[in-house]
Amino acid sequence: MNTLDDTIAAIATPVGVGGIGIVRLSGPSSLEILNHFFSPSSRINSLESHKIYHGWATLSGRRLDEVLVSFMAGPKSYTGEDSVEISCHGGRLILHKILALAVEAGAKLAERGEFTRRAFLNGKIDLLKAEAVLDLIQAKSSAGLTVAAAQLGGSLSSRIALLRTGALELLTAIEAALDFPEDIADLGRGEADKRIDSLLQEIGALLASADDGRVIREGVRLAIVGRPNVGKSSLLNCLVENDRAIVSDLPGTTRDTIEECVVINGLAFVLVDTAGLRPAENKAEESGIGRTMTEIDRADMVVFVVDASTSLSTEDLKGISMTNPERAIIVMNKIDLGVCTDPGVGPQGRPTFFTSALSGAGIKKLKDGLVNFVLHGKELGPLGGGFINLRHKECLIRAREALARTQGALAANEPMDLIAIDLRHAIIALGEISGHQVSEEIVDQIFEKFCVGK
Ligand SMILES: Nc1nc2c(ncn2[C@@H]2O[C@H](COP(=O)(O)OP(=O)(O)OP(=O)(O)O)[C@@H](O)[C@H]2O)c(=O)[nH]1
Ligand SMILES: [Mg+2]
Repeated sequence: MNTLDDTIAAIATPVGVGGIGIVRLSGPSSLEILNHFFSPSSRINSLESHKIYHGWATLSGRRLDEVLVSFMAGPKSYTGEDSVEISCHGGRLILHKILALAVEAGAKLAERGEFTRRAFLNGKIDLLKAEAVLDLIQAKSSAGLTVAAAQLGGSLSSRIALLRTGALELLTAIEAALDFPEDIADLGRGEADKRIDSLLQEIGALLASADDGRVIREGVRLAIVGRPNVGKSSLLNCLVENDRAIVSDLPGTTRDTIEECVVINGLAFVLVDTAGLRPAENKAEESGIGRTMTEIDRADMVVFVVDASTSLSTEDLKGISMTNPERAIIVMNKIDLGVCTDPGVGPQGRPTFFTSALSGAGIKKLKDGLVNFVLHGKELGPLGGGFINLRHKECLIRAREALARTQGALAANEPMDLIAIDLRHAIIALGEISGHQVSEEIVDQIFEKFCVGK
């Protein structure tokens, strides 16, 4: 494990051939290490911060590659430390040779996410922003990017900071009342209760966004379900614009679930094609149908496909009733063969779309409908409000519980010092989200997900 006294080095660009490649250094000896192997093309005494210099990376006086070098003196750098970036030609071998030169001159190889970890340890960013960096790199859709960029800009940090400050101010007031009991009237129990109410309200709003956040980051898991032969696999192929799933006129073609990722109107979806629902005739079918049932439960959203050209069967209706009305829509497929059901009202009052996976009719409308359904009609633009992830959710739930206990203690007229204990727990939980008070283990878990060089 490197310490902050070490100067770390890594290749920051993807390994492989590219236009340019970047080796980066961070730590107190960055400049000294660079001077071991960089010979600038014009005579200079020393490198000035935030300027770019042209020259050569050399090994025992021999030129290895023509490079551009920049030096960022701390704290005005990504990590908050003295940092150097060496842009060379993007060959695998040349990048490794330059990295080896840096190591030879005293640099330590950086661990996963160590540059960003240093930015966190040096107070350049909080944990929420560090996590946003990862989300930004891994974004699968423009919605994911929008959310990550807003979080990196501090949208979530400021909401969490406001919550924590609110709880801290309350604690200070309670502690003052403890020290100077005669001033207890300064903060009535009713006032404390009111302040906790508003904290709880904001926590509730953040928690309500947890599912949306996950869906936007990771993609909406959408299961395509229905009786055999209604065109589920054809519909998946239509949505991904690719012949991914096998289609045939034999019912029972799809035996196992198939997953395919697609971005629709800027939102990522994981489409899951499933085995048709029907009484199983053998073991293979039985397990296929079992998996379909699991998918219905697991998916964020279910598209229940029926054949529009025939009247709805009791099996269709039974299948539809198995799905959660808040998470399922109905697609009447094969409209090119005629529509047998009243197009005005969907079965059981569910949102209904009419398509032909064969001609492509209605697919655009279905795509818009899917996105609308997930975003509840909201636009992608204002998604910047901040969406929490699973780690934040767990901390917020703990904070909420501690605040509820605080309120309970207030109502029960417990002594102020007992009330303060619960409130402190809430503050600790909130501090974990931003990284004000966080264990090394959690920090390790977060940065483990990064790549080397970030
Ligand atoms: N006319 C017409 N035929 C369609 C349409 N969609 C699918 N089909 C045909 O219906 C048959 C079944 O399509 P699949 O996509 O394999 O149906 P499935 O629901 O996946 O069937 P299983 O996997 O067996 O449950 C194929 O012959 C398709 O070409 C449509 O919109 N119109
Ligand atoms: Mg199929």
